[in-house]
Amino acid sequence: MASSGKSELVVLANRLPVRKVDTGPSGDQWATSPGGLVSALAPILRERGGSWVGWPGDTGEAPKPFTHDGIRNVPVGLTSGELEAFYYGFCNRTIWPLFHDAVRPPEFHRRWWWPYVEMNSRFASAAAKRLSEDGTAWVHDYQLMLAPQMIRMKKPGARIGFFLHIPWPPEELFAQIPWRRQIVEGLLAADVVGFQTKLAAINFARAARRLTEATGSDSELRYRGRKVLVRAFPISIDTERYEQLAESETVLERVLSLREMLGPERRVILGVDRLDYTKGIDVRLRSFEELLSRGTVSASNTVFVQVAVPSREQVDEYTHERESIERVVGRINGAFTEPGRVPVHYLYRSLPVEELVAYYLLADVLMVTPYRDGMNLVAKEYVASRRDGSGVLVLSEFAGAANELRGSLLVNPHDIDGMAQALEAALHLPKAEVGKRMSALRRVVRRHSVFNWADAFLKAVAA
Ligand code: ADQ
Repeated sequence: MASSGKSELVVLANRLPVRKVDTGPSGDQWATSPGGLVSALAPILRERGGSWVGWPGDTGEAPKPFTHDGIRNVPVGLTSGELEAFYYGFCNRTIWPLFHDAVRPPEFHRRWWWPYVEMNSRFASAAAKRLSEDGTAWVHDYQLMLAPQMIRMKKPGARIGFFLHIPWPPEELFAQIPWRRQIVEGLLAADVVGFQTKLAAINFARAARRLTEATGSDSELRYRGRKVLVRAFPISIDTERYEQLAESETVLERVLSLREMLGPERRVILGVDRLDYTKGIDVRLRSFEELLSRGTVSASNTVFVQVAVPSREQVDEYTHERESIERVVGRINGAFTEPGRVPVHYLYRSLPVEELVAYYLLADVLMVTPYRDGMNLVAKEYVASRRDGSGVLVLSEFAGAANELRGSLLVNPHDIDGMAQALEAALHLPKAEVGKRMSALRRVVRRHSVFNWADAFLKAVAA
């Protein structure tokens, strides 16, 4: 922490890196949230005396800033009306579908835009208060696309980086949003605008040149006398942590007991996702159904485990998606269950990471089949967990991860026949081929962890 009490590094993200676990007589009790982003940034923030600005997760008045585990947390409050309009409205019914190739129609409402502006300004003010004059602000994701400009106005000498965790859509799709110029201008105030893929970076640079006076190339723009670096920084995971979990006794014991329960003789196909309509959960189940109908597999020799974490249940499209997935699961199990052998195990809940890794170790095949995904960390977690070099990854070509994970079987989630074919191939791939592909995948994930990612991004911002 600088002597002024200001931070040299301030992270802004929709959520704080902690969640409230209890409110007792001694005040609120917080626990660090699990996840790669938090574990990558926590050591950097601790070392640099940094602050993290975010929403604590409850509506109403925000708690006062507090330090937890060596990190200064700066909570930003939201009323329930703001949560509705800003988060469930503009973020998750306008931006989220639009930026995921409009797999559901995005909704454009002026009554959601103003809360988005207001929330960005609240986050930016909280950050600017903390930031030293020449400090660094790292703004995360689609909830805060106006914040770079708002911080720049208050701290002209700051270094500002923005990273988008989701895709940036093609020019003609992005052009639909009535506030397209404001959003692009919001981002152009950053020194570095980072994306998961090169394609997203190019899409952004094109939108910037078309909608504003920005000039320059796809990787470096000039805007109002400043240079803006536009680049892909593919995010990754804490690879070592997954490798360690995969050989821990708790996990290995759990693998044995799960295998016993599922049926030791059965092949296991796995899906793990936040329940989201972008993830293509329905389509992968239908490709499995296709193989069951053709008699290529049966409930006695194969089981599909789908783990789905409840997500954004307040948004209608998510409840519809859940219902549609549950209908497919019911239909498959109704038609293909054999005595004592259910073909699809569907778990609608969040699992502790040890349990998740146990499933990764059990799975002969992992299916990651989004219609569009910024990166997809589940694919990388699976690869990191497969220390023995076995396991096949079936991966959508529309996931950011497909650019790096070339050892996977790439599929088009819009093509059910192609998906069924790929799943069948995955189940029958010769052992040598499985090993070759998995070791190629493991090389990528071991070479590139979330720590390298954070480091590369911050170096680019400092340059
Ligand atoms: P998400 O859309 O949430 O992230 P993803 O990258 O797959 O998608 O991350 C999901 C995380 O949740 C993984 O770490 C996974 O282990 C965990 N998870 C999933 N199901 C779980 C379950 N049932 N129980 C417990 N944990 C579960 C957004 C973008 C992605 C991008 C990330 C990071 O949409 O494209 O990769 O941010 O930038």
